[in-house]
Amino acid sequence: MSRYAVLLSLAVIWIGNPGELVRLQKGENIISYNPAQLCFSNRSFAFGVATAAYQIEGGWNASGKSESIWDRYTHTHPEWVYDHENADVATDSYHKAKEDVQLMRTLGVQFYRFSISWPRILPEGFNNKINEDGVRYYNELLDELEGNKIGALVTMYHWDLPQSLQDLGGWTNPIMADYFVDYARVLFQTFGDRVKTWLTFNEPLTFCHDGYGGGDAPGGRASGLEDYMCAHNVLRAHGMVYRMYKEEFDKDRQGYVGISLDMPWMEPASPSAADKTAAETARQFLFGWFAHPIFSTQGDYPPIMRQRIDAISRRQKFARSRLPSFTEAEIINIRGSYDFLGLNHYTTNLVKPGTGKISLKPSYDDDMGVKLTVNPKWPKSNSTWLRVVPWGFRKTLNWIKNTYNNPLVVVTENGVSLEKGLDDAKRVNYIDSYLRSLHAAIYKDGCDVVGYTHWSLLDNFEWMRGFSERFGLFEVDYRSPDRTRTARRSAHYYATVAKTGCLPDKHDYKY
Ligand code: GBE
Repeated sequence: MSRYAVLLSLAVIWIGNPGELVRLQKGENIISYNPAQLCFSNRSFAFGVATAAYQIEGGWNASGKSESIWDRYTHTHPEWVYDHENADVATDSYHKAKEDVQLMRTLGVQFYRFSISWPRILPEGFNNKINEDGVRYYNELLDELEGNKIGALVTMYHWDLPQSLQDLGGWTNPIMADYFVDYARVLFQTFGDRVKTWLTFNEPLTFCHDGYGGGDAPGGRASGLEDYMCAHNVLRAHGMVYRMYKEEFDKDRQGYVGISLDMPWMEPASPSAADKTAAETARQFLFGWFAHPIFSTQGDYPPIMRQRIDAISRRQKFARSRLPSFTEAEIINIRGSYDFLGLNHYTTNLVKPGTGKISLKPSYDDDMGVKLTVNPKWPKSNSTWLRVVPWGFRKTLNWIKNTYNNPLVVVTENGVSLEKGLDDAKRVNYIDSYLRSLHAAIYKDGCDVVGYTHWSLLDNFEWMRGFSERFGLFEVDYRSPDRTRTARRSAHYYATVAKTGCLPDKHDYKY
């Protein structure tokens, strides 16, 4: 048995109600590492499961809820979704919150990451009208969680913008930051007594790049322009909400605000200098775009983005850079606006330089200038973008540690899509191998990770892929009016991990 002593600074983070639920502490004074039995130390590490409002709730127009951009999108263009489905009912969690909490009880998880639907709480988008039924729904969910001693990690925005705000330009309109602050204040006022751990946004890379720069809702399809505007306003909004929370709600420093950013590991396609540089450029464009303004000591966009986008904009004869500029005050406001980093990690890509060809039509891909591939030997999932590459998880966490001075990290998503079926040995192996990689990152490398959230509790509406991709520990029968949930093999495996804090002997779970 070998032992590693890791010294880290002290700060405390809670998921759930202080005093009752799991207490997460930044750093352990001494961490012992025993390769024979991989445990996540002393129960100060928490295991959870995640979902998002649009993907599970249904009740799309129930009791005062208004239309979101995903309602509009799936209703007007069903053909743009792979199986022409929508989430009008989804897993019907609007009616089945209690049942969902019971599933979590059987898993023995310490917290639930869910998101709040903005148009369910504020049907006009603005805070001049609060929908009481929306408040009731989340109050009941929170009560149910509390009664079962499950903490809440709440995402304010998991992509379902009120359509009324999209009609004003959505995230490309700078005023949206102010309206988001109004919305966040309502959430803090209404739920802040019970929710102490918040995420402002889920994956701005995805909803800005794919939603405003591409064909996901709202379908901006203006890459290299709208995606940069969206990101700019989202970063401003995040900084403003963080400061507002600290000033107005968190006098006793009991609450924590972070953001969930997604990062596939970017591995150089070869050891060549060119490939290494391309991989780092990709990391900065994909992750640094949002992380550098918030988590770096300098703040602002990553220098490589500024240089490349300014230069390419000039070549395309734009009067100004397509990458907007922050004011000095905004840079300061956004820099350091976090208590922890939420990391969504699933997979890895290989990176080499792109062709260098720049078309006249702006695009984020040209601006980044790299080519992403995969190793065909990496095991496939049921999603084209997701290959199983557990070592990429450890590399991602180490890169974050080294680039941003070892921030406190909660893994807010990790998981895999597979075919329908209860005997999901591949998912068991995915979770087990990724958790081993995570364990090494924490206990061998000293990465400051205090929680792991599996995506997802149950099968749900997988955005552009409809119901065709299944990420759940529980299988959902979409043909039954009850949307019956059934535990998969992976649910039993994950329950063992969540209840003991240790990875069971691998042989128990090899099929
Ligand atoms: C997360 O994103 C989301 O937060 C969550 O809502 C979702 O359910 C979960 O992933 C599972 O997908 O043409 O197929 O290559 C790929 C993970 C689009 C990061 C998929 C967008 C992965 C970013 C398009 N990607 N996503 S394509």
